[in-house]
Amino acid sequence: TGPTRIQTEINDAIGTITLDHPSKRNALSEQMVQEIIQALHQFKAQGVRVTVIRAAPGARVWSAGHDVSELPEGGQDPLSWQDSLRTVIREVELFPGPVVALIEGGVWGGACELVFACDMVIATPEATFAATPAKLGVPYNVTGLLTFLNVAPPHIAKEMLFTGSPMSAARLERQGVINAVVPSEHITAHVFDMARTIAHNAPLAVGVMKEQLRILSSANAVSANDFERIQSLRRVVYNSHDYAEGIQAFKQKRPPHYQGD
Ligand code: KGJ
Repeated sequence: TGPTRIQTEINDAIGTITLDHPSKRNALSEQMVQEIIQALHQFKAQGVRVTVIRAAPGARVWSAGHDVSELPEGGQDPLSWQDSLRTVIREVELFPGPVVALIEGGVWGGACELVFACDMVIATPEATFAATPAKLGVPYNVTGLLTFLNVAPPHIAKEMLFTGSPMSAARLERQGVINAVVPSEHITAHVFDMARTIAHNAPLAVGVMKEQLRILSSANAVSANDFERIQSLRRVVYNSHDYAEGIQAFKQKRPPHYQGD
């Protein structure tokens, strides 16, 4: 049986992954993530030089982010090493060629990080990007925050993370966070032109630059002591009443009541 949450296609060494589970607004469930990872592995085996990740043309939601029904309700790190979001982001970062995000619609939470972890981002003028851990009470993890800091100026990263509000493609383009804003009728041609340019270049050189840039951009030294302090602070958050409240409120489709403990 083939994938059911995504569609894949390879043309001229360019692989396309189309997120296609509109009934759940392309939430990044374990199953969706496993299908994306399998597609990336298959692309690599078949010599794909550039991967494009998109939603179905005209989608109103690119992805609703982490599947909240799969987040633990408390007492457990929601974004541990094995978490599905963390796993798919590592696979995108380690894919041997550029991964380009083609964005139509709203990008939410973990999907916003996934998109920012892609090598280039092209969006339509209607696209919006929201970083939502503060809405749910989730203690975001260290590499996740680094994804934001590596693409956004600190004030923009902080505004996104502290407000959780959707930010427009136009504003993010002005800040250099995304590469271009292109109307929906031209975005596919724009992205595939860029992909073809890259695919005609020397793949080993491109892939090795990507790997070097990945290593350099995560070359922040954090001491063992500081890392353990961060983990203990995060543990306080995911053990809190507010974290359980945030997840339960989402599942019950009601606004959360946060008390700071
Ligand atoms: N997880 C699980 N199920 C979801 C999610 C999600 N993130 N988003 C939507 N769904 C489900 C809803 O529960 C509905 O299921 C269905 O998709 C359609 O959603 O009731 P069901 O039909 O069984 P809905 O809300 O009716 O669709 P729209 O009215 O079109 O609204 C689309 C929105 C994307 C605006 C809305 O669904 C929404 O606000 N979703 C949550 C977006 C969000 O806050 N995502 C961040 C999740 N958090 C993170 O990723 C992380 C890691 N974090 O730290 O915060």
